[in-house]
Amino acid sequence: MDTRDIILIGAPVDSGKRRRGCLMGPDAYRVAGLAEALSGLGHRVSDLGNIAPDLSDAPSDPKLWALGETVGWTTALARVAEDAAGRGMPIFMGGDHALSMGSVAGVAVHAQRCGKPLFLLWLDAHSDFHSLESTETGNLHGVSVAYLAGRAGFTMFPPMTAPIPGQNICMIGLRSVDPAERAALRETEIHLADMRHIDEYGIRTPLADFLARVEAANGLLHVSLDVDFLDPDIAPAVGTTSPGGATLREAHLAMEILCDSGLVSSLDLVELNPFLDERGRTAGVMVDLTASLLGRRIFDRPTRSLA
Ligand code: 6HN
Ligand code: MN
Ligand code: MN
Ligand code: MN
Repeated sequence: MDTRDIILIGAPVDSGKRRRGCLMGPDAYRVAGLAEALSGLGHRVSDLGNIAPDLSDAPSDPKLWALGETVGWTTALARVAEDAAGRGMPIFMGGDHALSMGSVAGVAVHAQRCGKPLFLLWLDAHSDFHSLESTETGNLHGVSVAYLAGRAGFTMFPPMTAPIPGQNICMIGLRSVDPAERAALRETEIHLADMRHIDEYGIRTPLADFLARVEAANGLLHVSLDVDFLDPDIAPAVGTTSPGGATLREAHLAMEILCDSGLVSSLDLVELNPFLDERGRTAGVMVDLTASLLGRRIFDRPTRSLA
């Protein structure tokens, strides 16, 4: 694969839910050697350090946990994302999944400037499709896709200037979707591949279908990788574990297929809670997956047929 300019952005967002710890994510990725793994593959890697939320306008709402802080992160991250997307491939080291409201909003503005449609691949056990009214927990990491798709009611957030059409969004790995999310998703054209779909067809099929659409539209592709996409047996360091997730090989295959497509233009690594990790193994798995997405291979061409 081509050498890329990779821009690491630390986004220690911890406001998207009550359980704390994701703020340590960016440093865990640094300690686990993310930059070194990517530069070792020949990429030019820079690390912007950690950014901070813009708290100049911090609304609050008794039903929504830490709304002001999350709005502040959305504003700050959108700004940084738009700029970084113009200079290379941003990788957002989270931070919980509320960070994607900022990262993807900023990338979407960049895409609009380039005159290209933005596509969003959401790799997650959850659909994160609650509205501010339907959320049962008040945890804003559960509303990110709704905001990005332009669902109504996000008036306290920065306006989503370039909402992503449902046909341009694909969710893979689903196994924990709340009733209100399921009802709302039914009204959209979002592509949904739950774990049963992966069991029956493998992970290649839904991914290849979606990538063909991105390619045909000459689009940009943002990948948002939630740690809980993975089975908790291989990735325990996440607050919202859900059994029955992607295996290590399914996840690597997805990354390898994404790499081969050459279409990925930005990436979020979200929901890592290093406080819950076992000797850094989840951070290590996430670094290895990112390396697969950016060209690491066992062999550089298909292995010879054994037939
Ligand atoms: N995530 N649906 C649950 C809620 O609280 O609304 C879980 C959200 C999980 C969020 O995956 O980033
Ligand atoms: Mn998520
Ligand atoms: Mn999740
Ligand atoms: Mn819920």
